[in-house]
Amino acid sequence: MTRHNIPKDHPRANSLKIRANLSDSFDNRIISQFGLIAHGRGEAFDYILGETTTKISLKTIQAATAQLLLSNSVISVNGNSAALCAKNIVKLANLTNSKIEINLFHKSKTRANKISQLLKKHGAKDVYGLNTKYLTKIPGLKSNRKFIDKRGIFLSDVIFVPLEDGDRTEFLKKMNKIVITVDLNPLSRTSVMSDITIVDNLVRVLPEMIKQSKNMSNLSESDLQKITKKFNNKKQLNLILKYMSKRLIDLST
Ligand code: PTJ
Repeated sequence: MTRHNIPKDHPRANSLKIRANLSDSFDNRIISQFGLIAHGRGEAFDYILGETTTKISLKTIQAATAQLLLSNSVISVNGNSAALCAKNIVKLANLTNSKIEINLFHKSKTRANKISQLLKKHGAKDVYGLNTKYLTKIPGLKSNRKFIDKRGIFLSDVIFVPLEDGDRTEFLKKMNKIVITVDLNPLSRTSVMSDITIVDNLVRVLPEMIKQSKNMSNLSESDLQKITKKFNNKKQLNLILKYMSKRLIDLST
C-alpha cells in the first residue's frame, strides 16, 4: 500500500500513513528491514497506551527537555527516527542547541548517507557520525553502535537516544553520560537503564518537546535544574506500567 490510496475516512488512516511512510523509507534505504519489525512492536505497545500522550509522559518530557536545554547534548539518530521525524529532530536540535549524530545498529554507509541527506534537507548543518576520521569506540560495546563521533556523542554529557535497541545505554552510562530515551516499551533494557525514559510514541513526543523547549527558553538555569533534580525515572516507569495495566484491566471489564 502507498500513502496515495489510504481512504481519508479509514478509522486508522494516520497509522496507515505512518506505515506507508516507513515502507517508502525502506524502499529509499533510510530504514532497514529490522526497522519495520521495530515499528510493529512499537505499535502494539502504543495500542495499550491508547495512542495518546499521558500526563505521566508530559512530566517526563518536561524533565527531558530541561535536561537538553541545560547540557552539552546530542541527538542520536537511527533509520526509524529519521524516517518518522527528521524535520522535528532538526527543529529540536536547533531549539536545545544539541548536536545531531547518526548512529546505526545495522551498519550501512548508504543508509547513513541517505539519513544525512534527509536531515540536511530539513536544515541540519552539521551531521556527525559519518566521517571515519572522527570515529572512536564506546569501550566494551560489541555491536556497531560502538562507533561514535569524537565531536558528538564522545564529547557530549547528555545523549538522547530515541527508539533504539537495548545494548548501548548500559555502556553510555559506564562513560558517565546522562541518557534520555523515547521507547514505547517500558520494559526494554534501554527504558530501564536510561536516566529519563519517555514511554510514548516518538511521533507525538518530538512536537511536545519542541513546544516545551519554546516555553522553557526563558527559564533560568536554576529553574531548569529544579525540574531535573526532582525527576525520578523509576517512579515514572512504575506509574506508566500501572497506567498500562489499569487500561488493560478496564478494557477487559
Ligand atoms: O537504523 P538502525 O540500524 O540503527 O536500527 C534501528 C532499529 C530500531 C531497527 C534498532 O534499533 C532495533 O532493532 O530496535 P529494537 O530492538 O526493535 O527496539 C526498538 C524499540 O523502539 C522497541 O522497544 C519498540 O517498542 C520501540 N519503538 C518502535 N517504534 C517506536 C518506538 N518507541 C517510540 N516511538 C516509536 N514510534
